[in-house]
Amino acid sequence: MEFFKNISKIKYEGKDSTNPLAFKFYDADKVVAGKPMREHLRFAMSYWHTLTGEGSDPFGTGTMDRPWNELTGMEKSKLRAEVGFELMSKLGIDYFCFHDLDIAPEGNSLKEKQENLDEMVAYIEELMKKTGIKCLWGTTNAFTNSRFMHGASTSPNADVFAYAAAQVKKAMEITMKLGGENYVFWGGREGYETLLNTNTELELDNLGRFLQMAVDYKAKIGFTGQLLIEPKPKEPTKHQYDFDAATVMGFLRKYNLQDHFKLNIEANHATLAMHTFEHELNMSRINGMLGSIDANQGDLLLGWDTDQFPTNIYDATAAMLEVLRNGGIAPGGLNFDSKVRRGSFELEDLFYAYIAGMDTFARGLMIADEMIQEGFFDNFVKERYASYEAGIGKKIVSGEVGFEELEAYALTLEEIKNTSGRQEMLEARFNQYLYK
Ligand code: XLS
Ligand code: NI
Ligand code: NI
Repeated sequence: MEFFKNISKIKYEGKDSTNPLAFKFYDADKVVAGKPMREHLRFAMSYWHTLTGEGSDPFGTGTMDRPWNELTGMEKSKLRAEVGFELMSKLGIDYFCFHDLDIAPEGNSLKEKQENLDEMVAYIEELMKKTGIKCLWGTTNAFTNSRFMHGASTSPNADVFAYAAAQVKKAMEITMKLGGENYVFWGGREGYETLLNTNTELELDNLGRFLQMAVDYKAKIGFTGQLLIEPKPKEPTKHQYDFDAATVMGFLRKYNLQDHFKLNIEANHATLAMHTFEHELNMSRINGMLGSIDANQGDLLLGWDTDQFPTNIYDATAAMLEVLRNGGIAPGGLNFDSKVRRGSFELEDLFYAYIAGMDTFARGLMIADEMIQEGFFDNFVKERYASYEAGIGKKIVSGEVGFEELEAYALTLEEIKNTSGRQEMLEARFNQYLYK
């Protein structure tokens, strides 16, 4: 059955096209920086925002007009899957990402949940075979059900810890079954509200134990996907433990987990942590920890995760500079952890949203590639640090000198000359690339 009857496969028509149902920049097979755009970008659909989100907010119930609205149970899950795969096929999206709870109903017991999952996994496998669409990553939802009110692996209740472990075990198994290339841990409710009722030391140790168990189980079943942690500073808890990239890397090192995980950086989480998206990508990259991206956009006037489709080309360019400098993002990709606005309730709005997001990152990729090719910024930065390539700077970098040698050297200095950082000149140059 076809659901988007009036929409055929979205084609690339170029930047002057006025057809809202065409790509202006995303030309999947066009080669940029040595490989096709689709291989650089590895776009993925977020199952939750696209298929299970209903558009509710704290002031009102769902608004989304969806063909499964009247259905329940497995029937609903199957229809969602059908629609999702048609959407991805027509958009030319090669991957999807999912939580266990997105694809199958929870049921009345853990056992029933697992059975529902098995049935849906078989169903989705068929759709994957038919369309050639692959799984970028899977994860578990250990935050919606009220049993997780105090967290999952950081809950004060050991039974909840055990239940969460059972969920992750199963989610990892089905991700492997679906050929998932990564498995994500997003903190959910792993955090706290007040120190008056919280043993942060035990909670963090337990989080470390939980992740070690995941590493062990991964080895046991022979899952070869990359494990990822997705930082977020707040929401739903006031203090989320996985605050930002730097915090997560420190945590991983403390629990000796650094070789088993990389980071899944989300644009909107970066800005909630008062960082830019590119800052978080950069911190991950220079530590060899850049794993994947949740490509969305926040509203800087609002203090919560709005998960909007990305339309800001400036930010996308800055992000793609990091991705290119990382030598690519695979086996990760760009998952649109983004949802259409509550008022964009019609099915076809999903197409406009994904086209906008995909074009934004395609354009960002092209501009970033041009910047790297031309080398203007790279040369500027190289020049700025030239003092470390010879003389005393070279000795500092190679570890040949300590405080005593440096003091002796400093005493010989008559004058210290600095050069301008030229920020405004560089920002103007950045704009020139965008205007081309
Ligand atoms: C929520 C997170 C979530 C993860 C997957 O803020 O972004 O959507 O990406 O659990
Ligand atoms: Ni996310
Ligand atoms: Ni988010």
